[in-house]
Amino acid sequence: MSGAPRPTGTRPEGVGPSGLGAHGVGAALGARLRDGDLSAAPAVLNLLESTTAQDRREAAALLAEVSPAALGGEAPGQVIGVTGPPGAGKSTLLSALLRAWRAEGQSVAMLAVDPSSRRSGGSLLGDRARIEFDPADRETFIRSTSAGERLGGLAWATRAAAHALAAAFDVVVIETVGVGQAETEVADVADTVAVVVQPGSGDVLQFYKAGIMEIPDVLVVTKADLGTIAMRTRRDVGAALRSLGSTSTSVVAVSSLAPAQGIEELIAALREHGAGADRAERRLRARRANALADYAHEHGERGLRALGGRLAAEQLLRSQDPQLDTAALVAALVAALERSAGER
Ligand SMILES: Nc1nc2c(ncn2[C@@H]2O[C@H](COP(=O)(O)OP(=O)(O)OP(=O)(O)O)[C@@H](O)[C@H]2O)c(=O)[nH]1
Ligand SMILES: [Mg+2]
Repeated sequence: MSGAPRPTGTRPEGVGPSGLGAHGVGAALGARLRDGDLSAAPAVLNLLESTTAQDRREAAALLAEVSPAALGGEAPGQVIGVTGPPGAGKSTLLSALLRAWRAEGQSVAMLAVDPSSRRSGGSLLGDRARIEFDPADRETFIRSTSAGERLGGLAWATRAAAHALAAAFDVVVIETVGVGQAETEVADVADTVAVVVQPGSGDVLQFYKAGIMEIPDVLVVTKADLGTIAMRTRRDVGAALRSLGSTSTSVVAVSSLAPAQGIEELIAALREHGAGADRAERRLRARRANALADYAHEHGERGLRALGGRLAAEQLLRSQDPQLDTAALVAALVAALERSAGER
């Protein structure tokens, strides 16, 4: 190392692919996930959510164990982001999807991002359904995680957990509330983004038309049991997407209440998108974007300037081994920062 004073920041020393926790609890948990041990999931989440310096080191060791380098390729599970306005029917839909996936024998982890820390009043939360699941089912893991404190970002723990769990679970779902920003956030983590709207929410289309929002991979119109209005919304959404030149988005109408409708079609659309060839490319882009965001969060504009600016930092990330995980990429940026401090 350069011997330069350690740059200020909250990331503890020693975090990296060969972090101090290499033989500790973090590495052991990572190895269990790598071996497909689903029962490791609760302890994995507990560790990733902890903010003590010691646990952060262990978390880095855990993540290194499930990095593409350690797995010999990308994690096999499909990470699906499900986002949409409050009350659109996301949680009820996820209950129905969970039943269908489990009937197929797929193991499923769901991370529901609890928006309460971002909302006041609570009135919007009045009509919320929880994701229904069988607590005795060992191949289902459900966890509420808190909303990110980083402005415009999912919590670090949620992103890290999604990546880690994809090493062991067939399907990993992240549920977030919102439209627009929420979708962009989840796109940095998920292989497949599904936006959920309820009948009559044509307003969502304005976001696409204005180019504010990226067009999702799958668009779901819920509450199809409401009949005509749901079918009309499905038709309008489909027409609007086509008029914007999108041919790749599947539009699916579902009812999540018994008797459920459209769930099989939705599962097929999600699976078809997940089987697309660009998953590795998308994950690599996401790791780099997340590394840059984490670095900028901890070291600020000054930290970016010390690397020669954002573009130079991006270049540096692109020059790294594509199999490194996010923490290792952050470590590479920090090492460059230390070198630059040493030169001054
Ligand atoms: N008729 C009908 N109602 C539904 C359907 N799906 C959900 N609902 C109802 O819509 C309301 C909101 O459903 P949730 O699943 O909690 O919606 P959500 O998008 O998860 O809401 P938040 O988590 O608060 O953002 C509840 O009262 C559900 O019972 C459906 O397919 N048909
Ligand atoms: Mg919900």
